Amino acid sequence: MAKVTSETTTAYVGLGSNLGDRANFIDKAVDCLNSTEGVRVDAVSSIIETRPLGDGAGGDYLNAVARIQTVGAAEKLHESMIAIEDSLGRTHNPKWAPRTIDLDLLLYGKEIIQTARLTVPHSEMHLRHFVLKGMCELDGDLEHPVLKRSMRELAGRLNGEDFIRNGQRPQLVSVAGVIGVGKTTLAGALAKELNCEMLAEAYDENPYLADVYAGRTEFALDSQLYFLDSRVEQLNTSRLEPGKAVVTDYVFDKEMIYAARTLDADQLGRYKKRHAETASAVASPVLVIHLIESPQVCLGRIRRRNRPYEQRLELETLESLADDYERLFADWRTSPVIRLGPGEFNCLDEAEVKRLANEVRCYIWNQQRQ
Ligand code: A4P
Ligand code: MG
Repeated sequence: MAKVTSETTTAYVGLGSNLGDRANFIDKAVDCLNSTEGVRVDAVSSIIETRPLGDGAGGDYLNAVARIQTVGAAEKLHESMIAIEDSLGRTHNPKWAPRTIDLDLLLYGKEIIQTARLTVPHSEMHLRHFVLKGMCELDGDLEHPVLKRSMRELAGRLNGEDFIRNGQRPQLVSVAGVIGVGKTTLAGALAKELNCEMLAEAYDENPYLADVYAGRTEFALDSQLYFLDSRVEQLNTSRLEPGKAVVTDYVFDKEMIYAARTLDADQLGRYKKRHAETASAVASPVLVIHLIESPQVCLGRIRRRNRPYEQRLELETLESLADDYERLFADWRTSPVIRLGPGEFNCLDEAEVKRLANEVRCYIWNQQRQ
């Protein structure tokens, strides 16, 4: 172990190997780190096996995270890491080629570094379960210096998945939640802050909705198909621009929630058929924001905004809708989900919206940190 003298910084290094004797390369890299001048490894997470990200080449990875104490600048540590990669036979071309060892500097104290050679915190760490799992084992309460959220909270957003940012996809951010929770207000404020388009659901253009709310079930299928068609058109991948941010005040998948609640078995069968024919053209979100308020608060807002057909809505309906949303996101693997719990967020507070927009930028393509 190398001697660590003056004041130390706690840093975290991600280790990955998908070539050769993978476990041995991880062990060797930890040993090399520990014998680097000015570096002491003080904890290593367990090693997990993971599929290569995206359609990355090669076999499965072994991944782990090491916590180190180090003196000197982050750049110096990064140089030592590259030297260790070289000594263990790492080749650098092409990008994401199978590698004996890959060392990523995840965090360096609380520092935020953005140079040509180094981005710290690592720009993708919050999108990778295999990184956050290791971070949580070592220090789950540690705050990400840019996102200002704990590792545990960031891990919870991924639901065990690894994500990559992909500029070929529309950067669709969908705000989800029950009626009256404030989706449209939040989506509008976010779009303004991100300087992008907001697509709002055209609830008042649905000619069947008032009848359905009034209990005329014979219009339920028409109403659901109307919504389905309008959303398929609005979110069509051929309409949305690759790489460009856009915010919606609904998540497409809620269609199935509402259909299951309002249609009888025969109607639902016909609805599902149309859904299956059309839904593949819909862009899936790169990020969902699940906004949650108590059903009482939502009902109060519904009463105040006084849309005539909504006034029959009852508390129990909002409660069971909230449960449906919880179930939807408990199994969600499409994108990270930022969950804003009751009382945690005020979309009329500009500072809170700015803070959330900064978080959103970390999850979408080509948006600079601010
Ligand atoms: N660079 C900038 N910031 C950093 C940083 N914080 N740490 C620069 C390390 N390097 C940083 O790195 C490419 C460039 O990033 C360098 O010029 C460096 O100065 P690299 O290690 O030479 O190349 P790379 O690893 O192929 O690219 P990159 O972008 O670092 O990719 P990642 O993030 O390392 O991802 N799938 C699974 N399951 N597990 C993995 O560990 N890893 C990768 C590579 C792909 N798929 C994976 C895994
Ligand atoms: Mg790397």
